[in-house]
Amino acid sequence: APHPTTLLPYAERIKLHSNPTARRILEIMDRKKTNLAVSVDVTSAAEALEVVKRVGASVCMVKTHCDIFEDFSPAFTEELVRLSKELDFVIFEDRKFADIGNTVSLQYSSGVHKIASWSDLTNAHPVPGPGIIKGLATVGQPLGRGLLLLAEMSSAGSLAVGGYTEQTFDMARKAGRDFVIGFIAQNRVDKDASPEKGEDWLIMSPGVGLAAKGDSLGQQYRTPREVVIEAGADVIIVGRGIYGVQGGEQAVKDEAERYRVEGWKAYEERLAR
Ligand code: 5FU
Repeated sequence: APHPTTLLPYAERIKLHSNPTARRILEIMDRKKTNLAVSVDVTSAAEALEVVKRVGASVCMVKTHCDIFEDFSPAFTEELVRLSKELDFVIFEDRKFADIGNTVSLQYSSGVHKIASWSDLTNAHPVPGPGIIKGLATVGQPLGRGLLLLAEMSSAGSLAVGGYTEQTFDMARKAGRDFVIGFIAQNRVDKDASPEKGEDWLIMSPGVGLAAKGDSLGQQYRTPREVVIEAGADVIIVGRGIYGVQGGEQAVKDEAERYRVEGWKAYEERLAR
């Protein structure tokens, strides 16, 4: 039987969340009819902003890796935040924190990147234990930020499987949903969560592509239909499939719109089961 959460429209899930970022994501998804997140993994700030302008209207979220940019600066994040308001999307810095609570709180708030000051959403590996959530929450929760735990990965041979994945869900549950709002995962890892009891988690899946099956470094792709209907994920995350498409700026814009339509059709189909 399908997971009960996958039978609920995004709009009906807003009220099940207290975290402002979770609510905003679901509101945007409903308003813009999109479950698409674009990962902008390019090396210059100007190029990234160009991609964001092309895809912004089609997405609920823009995902970054801020340590990829050669010319990272506060001016870049200021412009990204401005675009996130103008074009109505959430910013997700895919930082994958993985250290003790004290260290991650400093990595999140400080350094060159000051991630918490501009990124609505970030993520963490559960491998250090629940202190990582506590550390990040001291910084992010007062700002209304959200956190995803990495319960599974899209890459071949990932060790985040089975008991690790189950314990990740247990860790999130114990932390509560004031700050942790969901998971990076390939499946509906929130197994027995019941929306009828008010429990709702956001599942976001990378490793999505319509053209390729994978790359030479272990990445594995599934189609939006496989991810949204079969696996029951809420958000599809696409990188090279969109920003890497041949044919220039208009092609990038068109490709984002193509993935938005695919993802939304799959969502409508899953609701109709
Ligand atoms: F947590 C994960 C994961 O399990 N797989 C991923 O691919 C994150 N990612 C990120 O999604 C990865 O770091 C890239 O930024 C993006 C996928 O990019 P692609 O170009 O669509 O393969």
